[in-house]
Amino acid sequence: MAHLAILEYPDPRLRIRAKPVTEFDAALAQLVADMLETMYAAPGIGLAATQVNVHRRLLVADVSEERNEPICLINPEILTAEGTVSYEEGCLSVPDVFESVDRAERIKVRAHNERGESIEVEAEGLLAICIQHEMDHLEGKLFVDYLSALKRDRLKKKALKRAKKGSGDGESDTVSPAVPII
Ligand code: GNR
Ligand code: NI
Repeated sequence: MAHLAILEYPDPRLRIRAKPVTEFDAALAQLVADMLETMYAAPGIGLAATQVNVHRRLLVADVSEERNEPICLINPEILTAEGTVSYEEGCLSVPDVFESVDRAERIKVRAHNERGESIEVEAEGLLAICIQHEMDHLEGKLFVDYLSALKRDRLKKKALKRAKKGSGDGESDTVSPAVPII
């Protein structure tokens, strides 16, 4: 298992649209395990492959209190979406920023699990919000895109300053995924 480096806004690689997963093999299982480890360590409630510089359509999540209900969705598609909720979102790729975003309240998602089996998930509450946030990442979209241009501009300047100050290359102790990134 490995702890993967997480890309940070405004890294242009966060804007790449992910391609479908086509091989449900051991490398994919390893990537899922590494993404879960990275998400739990961060700590976060979800993680999209895009954030670890793998431009394939998969995400992991765990919104349970005990952090023992991992979910992995591969090639997810929203079948139905109902209602609207507003929630203060954060993102591991946009550290220290929390802003309200509107999302669908309930969703039904079709996806594959890591064995390649077709699954359907009905989600509401935080899990529904998280899945929509992660599916946006797979489209190269970030929650800050829903904010006003003024707010986003301010965040971008702050993030650029911070990246210059730090070493820039993320945390030590992280590795890059051992899979082709696009
Ligand atoms: O850890 C996370 N918390 C969170 C809170 C509100 C809405 C969405 C999220 S997802 C985020 C982890 C992350 O950045 N996933 O892409
Ligand atoms: Ni995020």
